[in-house]
Amino acid sequence: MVELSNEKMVDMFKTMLKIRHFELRVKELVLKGSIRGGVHLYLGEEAVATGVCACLKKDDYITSTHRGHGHCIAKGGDISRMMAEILGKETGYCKGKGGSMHIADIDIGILGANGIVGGGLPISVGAAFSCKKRKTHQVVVSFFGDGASNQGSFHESLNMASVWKLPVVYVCENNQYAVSTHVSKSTSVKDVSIRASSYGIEGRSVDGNDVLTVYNTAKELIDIARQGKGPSLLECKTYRWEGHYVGDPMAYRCKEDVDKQKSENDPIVRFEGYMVNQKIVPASEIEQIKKETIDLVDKAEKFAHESKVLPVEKVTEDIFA
Ligand SMILES: Cc1ncc(C[n+]2csc(CCOP(=O)(O)OP(=O)(O)O)c2C)c(N)n1
Ligand SMILES: [Mg+2]
Repeated sequence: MVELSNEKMVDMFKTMLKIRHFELRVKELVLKGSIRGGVHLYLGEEAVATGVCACLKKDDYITSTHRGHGHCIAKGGDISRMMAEILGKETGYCKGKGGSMHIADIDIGILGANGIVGGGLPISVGAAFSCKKRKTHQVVVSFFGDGASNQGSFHESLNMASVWKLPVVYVCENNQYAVSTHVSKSTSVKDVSIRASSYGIEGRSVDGNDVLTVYNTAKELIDIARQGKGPSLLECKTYRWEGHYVGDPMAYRCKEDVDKQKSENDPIVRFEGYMVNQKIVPASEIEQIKKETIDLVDKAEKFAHESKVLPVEKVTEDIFA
């Protein structure tokens, strides 16, 4: 177990709350019709991005997925620019041209969300190869889903990363579903981490709704990668609270299962309970932190609403063919 300061734990709690309230606001905006394009929410999975990214340095890299808002926030992304991007405004990360699934911030190592399932995995191999060649001691974390672990790109990437002993940690967010297919119907193994053995690397499966367990395990694997001892695979078992996208009718699973996860296995409620019990932070301060988080999201939304749409003549700029 790594000793964590109270300050670090409170910071992690704030990150989880920021993800939660950002996502709730985005959901509201989609339902109001203010957002165009598909939006995939990270609600219920906050402990994974938070626990992993809390181990990273500013110049470490991450690759993300179509469900990438949480990764971006946990790596230090600016929620005002994120909100502006999702609302299609010129102050957004991609001037409003990319939307929810294409947010990137190279200055803080976010190599981009990705609408291609399994698309981030080969990118992480290239980035980690570059870190190794440049001898920078940077680490790459590649987030992907349980569905993506059945793609060829997953297997090719882990193989190459192992052969070249690259500094990359593969983080599988097993949220039980790939669109409407339960993991048990698509995946040949119970624990995705078992697949690490095919590539001669370390594999672990952990409770992805326990942020401290995620942090401790990720820290160990990231340290190994940073020391030049090669890649690893970390499976975080969690649960997707929402549909695959906002608007998904979710006919393939019952409401009771979702409600049970929300009431019994909320990663934020669990961490909050731990911190109050351990007297890391008083309950009164928790309420203040929650209020401040909602204020931050209000500001981000205001910034986005007040920003302009890119002039039409600039739409074809920054396009590379
Ligand atoms: C190469 C490719 N195949 C299929 C799709 C359609 N698609 C989008 S998300 C998704 C499921 C992904 O599931 P998982 O990897 O578990 O991620 P989650 O949505 O659960 O976070 C699929 C099949 C796609 N975008 N790209
Ligand atoms: Mg999934």
